Order: sequence, then C-alpha cells, then structure tokens
Amino acid sequence: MAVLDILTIPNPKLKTKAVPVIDFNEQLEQLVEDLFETMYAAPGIGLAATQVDIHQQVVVMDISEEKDSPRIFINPKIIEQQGEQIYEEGCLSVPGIYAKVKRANQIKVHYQNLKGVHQELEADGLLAVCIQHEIDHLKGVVFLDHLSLLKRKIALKKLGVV
Ligand code: QAP
Ligand code: CO
Repeated sequence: MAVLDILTIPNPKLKTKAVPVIDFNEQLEQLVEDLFETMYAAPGIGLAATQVDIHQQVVVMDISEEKDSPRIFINPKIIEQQGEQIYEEGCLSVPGIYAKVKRANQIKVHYQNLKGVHQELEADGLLAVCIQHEIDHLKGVVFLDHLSLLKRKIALKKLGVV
C-alpha cells in the first residue's frame, strides 16, 4: 500500500489519454489499493489513475459521508445520458479551486470490476457528476476545460499558473 503523488495543473501529463486495462491481475489490484489509499488520504471523493501518472482506464470513488462505500470502475464508458445539472466541482489536481460545471443529470455507465466482469450502473446526482469528472481525466480532460475562457483564466491565475 502506498500514497502516490498527485499530478497538478499545469502538468501536461494530465492531458494523456489512458489505455484500456486488458489484464485483470495482481498488479491491477495493487494499483486500485494505492488509488484508494491516495484518495482517502487527500481526502477526496474520486481519483483517476491519470492523476497519479498511470495512464490506464482505472477510477476509484467513494462519495459516502462515512467513507465506507468504495467503488471501482475499470474501462468505464457512458452509454446513455440525459438531462442537465450544475454542480460546484473541485479536483485534487486543481487544489483550492472550485467552479460550477454543467453535466448530464442521469447516466448509464458500462465498466468492468476488478475481476474483469462487465457491469452497468445507472447514476444521478453527485455520483453521476463524479463518474463524468473521473472519466474526463481518463481522456486527458480536467474540469477547468468545461469553463469559459474567462473563468478558466481566473482559475489559472488563482493557481499561480501563468
Ligand atoms: C471530483 O474531487 C469531484 O481543491 C473529485 O484542496 C468533485 O475529490 C466530483 C479536493 C466534485 C464531483 C464533485 C479538492 C481536496 C478533492 C481540493 C475531489 C482540495 C482538496 C476533490
Ligand atoms: Co479531478
């Protein structure tokens, strides 16, 4: 088990596209353990492997108050979405910055579990936001990319970037 270093903006590695997981082996289990340890230590509610410079399609999440509901999404893909919601998001890779982002309200996500078994989950509210936010990371997208140019500039200035 290990707490891993989290990449922060403007590290260009955050723009890397993650590749699908093919081997559901012990190394993957170790990665997932380390992602949880890193996320809970932060603390955060979601973490994509991209954020710790591992460019495989692996996401961990726990949106519960009690921190007793770990969720793992391997090779996640949104297969249905509808409606809109606006949620004030943050990100461990964008420390101290929060901004409202518009996303789908209801989604259906296809993914695999740690054993490689295919699953589907319907989600709404915060869980749907978190899944969309983390899948974005796997595509090299951070929540700032959803903001207007002006709001993004303000955020980058607050971060001391540029
Ligand atoms: C993504 O974000 C998310 O700036 C997960 O100083 C956020 O865990 C999905 C965090 C909101 C849905 C809604 C951010 C911790 C944690 C910070 C996080 C910070 C310390 C962010
Ligand atoms: Co994030």
